[in-house]
Amino acid sequence: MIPHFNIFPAKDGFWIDATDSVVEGIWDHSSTGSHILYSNWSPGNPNNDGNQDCAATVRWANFDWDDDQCYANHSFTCEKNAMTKLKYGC
Ligand SMILES: [Ca+2]
Ligand SMILES: [Ca+2]
Repeated sequence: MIPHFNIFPAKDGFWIDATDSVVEGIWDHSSTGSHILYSNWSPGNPNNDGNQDCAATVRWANFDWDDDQCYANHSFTCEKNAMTKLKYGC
């Protein structure tokens, strides 16, 4: 599978498939519940400021990661099989 960024304008970032909503500070994939094996947190993050349990790659940190409130407004990413023709949307 090859992740790719969608082409829709990102307000300030893209949600990624990571959450620590089950155990604070333990980051898992939202889709599978498995632990994340890679991270690219921006300096000072994750900081759980105001109960931030979802992760986004954010423009202000040169697209390094920031934890944010799960209801924040970010664009999304799609993951597709490498052999699947890419289309707009997921
Ligand atoms: Ca958190
Ligand atoms: Ca944060």
